Amino acid sequence: MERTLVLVKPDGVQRGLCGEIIHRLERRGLKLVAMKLMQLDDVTAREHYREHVDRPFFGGLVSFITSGPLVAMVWEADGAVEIVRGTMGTTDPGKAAPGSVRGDLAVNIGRNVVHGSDSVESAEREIRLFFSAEEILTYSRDSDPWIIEP
Ligand code: DAT
Ligand code: MG
Repeated sequence: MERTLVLVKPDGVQRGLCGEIIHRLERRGLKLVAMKLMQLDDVTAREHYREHVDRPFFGGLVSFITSGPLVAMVWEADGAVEIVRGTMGTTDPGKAAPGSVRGDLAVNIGRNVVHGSDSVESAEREIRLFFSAEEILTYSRDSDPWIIEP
């Protein structure tokens, strides 16, 4: 089953939006298989955002993502990466569709509340960075036949 990494970034934690974001992903039907509250160190943050190392916003992004606790999660579904990207909305909240997390809960690109992996390859890399294999659980959900046609 496809997996993706979701972060409620430090702005989301400070604003009390963890429950709201988890609630939206649960209601969508994705399955939560790992979750923890943690504060990123500089090295992990730079590794997580390594594709952006040459961008002018990189320093600000790293200091923001390390500035306080975040909630890291792994969510599972067929097509989880695309489904979460859609539920999150586009990177710039000013352009994000109403109904998406960023379109409903944010106004600024540097405080866009949530992270979701952008491809299956990124998801695999990012999940390995945040979680050990033992922290990702396998379990059955009684609601599955009501969410996914068997
Ligand atoms: P996303 O988080 O939608 O995958 P991204 O990977 O392009 O977006 O960028 C990572 C984060 O960096 C993004 O969530 C917010 C920040 N960021 C991106 N572009 C930015 C910009 N032009 N100015 C300031 N911050 C930016
Ligand atoms: Mg990205």
